[in-house]
Amino acid sequence: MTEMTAVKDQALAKIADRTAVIGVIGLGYVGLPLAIEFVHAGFRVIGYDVSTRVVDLLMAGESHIQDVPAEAVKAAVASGKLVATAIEDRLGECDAISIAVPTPLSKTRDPDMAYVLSAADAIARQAHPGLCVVLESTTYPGTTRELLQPRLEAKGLTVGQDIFVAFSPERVDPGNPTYHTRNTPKVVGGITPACVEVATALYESCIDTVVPVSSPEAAELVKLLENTFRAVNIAMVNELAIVCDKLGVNVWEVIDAAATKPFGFMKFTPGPGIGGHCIPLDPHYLAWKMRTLNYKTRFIDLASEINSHMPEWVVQKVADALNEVRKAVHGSRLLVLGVAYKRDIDDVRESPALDVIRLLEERGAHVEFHDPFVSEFREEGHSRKGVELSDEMLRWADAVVVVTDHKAVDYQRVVDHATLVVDTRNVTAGLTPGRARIVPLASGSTLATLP
Ligand code: SAJ
Repeated sequence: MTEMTAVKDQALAKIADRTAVIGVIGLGYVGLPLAIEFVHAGFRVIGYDVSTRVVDLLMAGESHIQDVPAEAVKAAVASGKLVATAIEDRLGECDAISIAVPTPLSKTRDPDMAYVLSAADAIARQAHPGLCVVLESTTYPGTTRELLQPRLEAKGLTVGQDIFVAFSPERVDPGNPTYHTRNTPKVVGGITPACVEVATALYESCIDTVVPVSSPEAAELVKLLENTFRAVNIAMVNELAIVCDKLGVNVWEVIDAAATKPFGFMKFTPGPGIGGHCIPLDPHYLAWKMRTLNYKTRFIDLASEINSHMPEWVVQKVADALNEVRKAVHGSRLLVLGVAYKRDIDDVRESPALDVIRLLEERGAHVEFHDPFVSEFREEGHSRKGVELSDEMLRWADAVVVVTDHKAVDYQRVVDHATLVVDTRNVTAGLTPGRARIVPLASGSTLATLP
C-alpha cells in the first residue's frame, strides 16, 4: 500500500466491512429508496434534507414516497441504521455521500443548479480525507467536474487521492412494479480511476449490477441519452399521428402492425403531449450545454417543438368536433378525463392535460376534470378540484376529452353516456358503440373493420 493509495484502500475497506457511514442528500423519490437500500446492505445512513417536514415524518416512521413502505422506514429508524436530519454538521460523520436533489429548469429552459450547489457547498464544509461524493441528479455534461470538483478541492483535498468524486444517474421509475433501486443497473463515472473504483464499490454494496464508465461526463450523457431517446421517439410517433390524420389512416393500427417486427423497432404511442419531471426536461440540459459550445441540437429542439404542439392539436380536434354539431368551444361544457402526466399515477408535473385545460378555457370553455388518482391539484397558486365521474356528468358535457388513459376508468360507460368523446389515447378502440360520437387523436379511418 503506497501513500497514494492508503486513503483509497481505507475507504474501500470501510465499504467492504460496512463500517462506512453513508450520507444521502435529498430524501425524495430517488434519495429515500437509495437510503433504504444502503440500510438493507448493512450501513448506518444519515439522510439529510432541508425540509424539516420530511425529516420529522421519516423519523416518525412514515413515508412520503409511494415506492417506500412506511414499514421499511419505521424498521430502519427503529434499528438506528437510518437517521433523517436537517442538521448539516451530521454530514461530517459520513464516509460517502450521494446527492439526489432536484435540478429544475427555468422558464427559459436553463438548468437551475441551486440545489446542487447548495449540497456541494454543504459537503465541502464537512469534507475530510477518504470521503466519496456521488452526484445522482440529472444534469448537463460537465457538472460534476466543473461545479462539484472545485468546491470539494477548495479545502485542499485532491480528487482521486484524498477524496473520490463521481456521477451516477438515477434511474428511478416511480410506480414501476418490476424495477426498483436494487435491481436497476447503475452506471458510475468517476473523475479518476480511483474515483470509479471507490464509487463502484459503494454502489455494488447495495445494487445488483453496477456499470463503470470512464468519466463523469460519460455517465451524465448516459442519462441524457436514455431520456432524449424517449422524447425524440415520442415526438416521431406524434408527428406520425398528424401524418395519419391527414392521410386518413389509423395511426394505432400502423404502430401496432409495425410493432410486430421482432427486431429493430421499439413501440412508442402518440398522445396529447409529454409530461413528468424527466422526459420533457432532461433533453434540455444537453441542448443548453451544447448552446454554450455554439452547437444547436436540432433533434432535441424539433422533438420539443412537436411534443409541445400536441396539446394545441388536441384542442383543435375538440373545436372541430364541436363545430360539426354547430357548437363553439366558447361556452361549451367539457369534461377532461385524466390530468396525471401518464396512466395510473397521481403526478401532474408538466402534464399536457394542464395545457389542454388552459387552452380550452382561453377559448371560453367551461372545463371540469375527473382523475381517479388526482382529486385536486394546485396550479399557479390556486387549487383546482376534480369532479366525480357520473352518468350525469358524462351527459352534462358537450364533449369528454380523454387525456390520460388511467385503467381504472370504465370507458364503455363513458361511450355509453357521453355525447362526444375526443380520445387522445385510443382507449375507445374495440368498445361497443354507444351514445357518443368518437373522435380519435388522429382521425384516420380504419382500412377495414378489423375483428
Ligand atoms: N409518452 C407518450 N408516448 C409514449 C411514452 C410516453 O406520449 O410512447 C408520454 C407519457 O404519457 C408521459 C411522458 O411521455 O406524459 C413521459 O412518459 P414516460 O413513459 O417516459 O415516463 P416518465 O416520465 O415517468 O419517465 C421515466 C423515466 N425514468 C427515469 O428517468 C429514471 C424514463 O427513463 C423511463 O423509461 C420511464 O419512466 C418508463 O419507462 O416508465
